[in-house]
Amino acid sequence: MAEEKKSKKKDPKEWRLEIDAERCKGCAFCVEFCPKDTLEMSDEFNSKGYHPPVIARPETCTYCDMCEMVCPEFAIWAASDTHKKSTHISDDFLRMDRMPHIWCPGCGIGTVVNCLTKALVDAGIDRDKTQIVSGIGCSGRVAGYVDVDSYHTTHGRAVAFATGLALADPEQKVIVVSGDGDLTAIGGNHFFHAARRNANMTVICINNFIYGMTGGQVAPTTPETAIAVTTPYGAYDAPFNLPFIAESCGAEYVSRWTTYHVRHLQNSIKAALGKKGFSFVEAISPCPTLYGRRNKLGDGLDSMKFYKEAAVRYKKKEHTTADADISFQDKILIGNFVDRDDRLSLLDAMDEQHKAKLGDKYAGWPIPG
Ligand SMILES: Cc1ncc(C[n+]2csc(CCOP(=O)(O)OP(=O)(O)O)c2C)c(N)n1
Ligand code: SF4
Ligand code: SF4
Repeated sequence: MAEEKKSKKKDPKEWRLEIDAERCKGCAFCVEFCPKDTLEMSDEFNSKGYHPPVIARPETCTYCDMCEMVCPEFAIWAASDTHKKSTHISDDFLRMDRMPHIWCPGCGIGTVVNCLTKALVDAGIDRDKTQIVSGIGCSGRVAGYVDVDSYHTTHGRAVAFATGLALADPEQKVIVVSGDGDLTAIGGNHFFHAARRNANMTVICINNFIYGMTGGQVAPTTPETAIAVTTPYGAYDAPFNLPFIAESCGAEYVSRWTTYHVRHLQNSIKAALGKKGFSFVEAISPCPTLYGRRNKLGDGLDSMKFYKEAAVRYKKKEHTTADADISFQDKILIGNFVDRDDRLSLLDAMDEQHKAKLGDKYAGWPIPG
C-alpha cells in the first residue's frame, strides 16, 4: 500500500507517539493493530475506569499511523515538531467540545470517521465546500460531531436531504454517513433512487448488522439466524446485499471494506469522493454492545479479528457483487467492486436535457443570480 510505504519513511528522530489516556476507552485496537508491537495495555486505570495503552517499546515505532487510524476515540497519534503535527488527524475535523462521543468502547464508528478524515485530507477537498449529512442512529451522530457544514437530519432522510443540497449548490461535495438501518430500511427508497439517478454524492454506510441506537432491533442487513432483540430465536429474513443493490441501481462507484481494513477504506473513500455521481462505500463495523454481545461474538476487538479472518478479496474474474451477500459469521467479500464513468450524474443529466430542450433559453444550472 502506497500510503504505508510512504509513512514508513518517517524519520523516528523527528516523530514521537502521543497518547491522551483520558480519551481512551480501552478497546485495545491500537495494541493489536500495531505492526511493530510498540504498544501494550497498561494495568493503570484512567478516570473513566478504562485501561489505556502505554508506549512499551518506543524504539520499534515506525510512525506508520496505524494506531491513529484505528483508535475510535482519537486518543493516540504520531506528533512531530519538525512537521508541525501535534494532534490527531481527526481533531481538526471534529467539534472537540462535544467529546467524549457517545459511541461504546470497541465501536467501529470512530474508526470510520478517521478513514473519512484521512480521505478528505488526501483528496484535498476544501472543507468549506464539504457538506456531511446523517440521519438518526449511532452512525447518524457523525454529522453532529464533524466540524464542517453538517446536518443531522431525520431518520432515513439523509439521502433525500443530500440530494437537495447537491442540486442547490453543485460546487459542494456532499457526503452522507449513515447506519445500515437508517439507509436501507426507512431510507431504502431514497438510497435506491439516488443510485438510479446517479445523484451527486458519496454515501458511506456503516453496517453493523443491527439497529444500534434503539436497542438492537433486527435490520435489513442482519444475517439470517443472528439474534436481535426483535428476533430472539434468530433472524429469518434474507438480508440485503448492499454492494449488489448499489450496483444494480446504477451507482458509479461501489466498494466494501471493514474497520479492520482501514487503509483500504480510506483509499476507497478517497476514490469515491473523486466521483461526480453516486458513489457508495460500505464499512462493516463492530457493534459490540448490541450485536456482538447478544450473538456472543465478544468485544469490538474480537469482531475486528473476525473481519481479518472472514475477509475474501474481490477478484474481478471470479466474483460479482452478487457474491457479496453476507451469512452469519461467514466470509465477507471486500474490495472495490464498481468504478464506472459511463453515466451522467444527476446534475449533468438535468443540464443536458434542459439544454437540448430549451437551447439558448436555458440559462444554465444553478440559475444565475
Ligand atoms: C421516524 C423514526 N422512526 C424510528 C426512529 C427510531 N430510530 C432511531 S435510530 C434507529 C435505527 C438506527 O439504526 P442504524 O441506522 O443501523 O444505526 P446504528 O445505530 O446501528 O449506527 C431507529 C429505528 C426514529 N428516530 N425516527
Ligand atoms: S485504540 Fe484508542 S481507545 Fe482503544 S486502547 Fe488504543 S488508545 Fe485506547
Ligand atoms: S450501540 Fe453499537 S453502534 Fe451504537 S455506539 Fe454502541 S457499539 Fe456503536
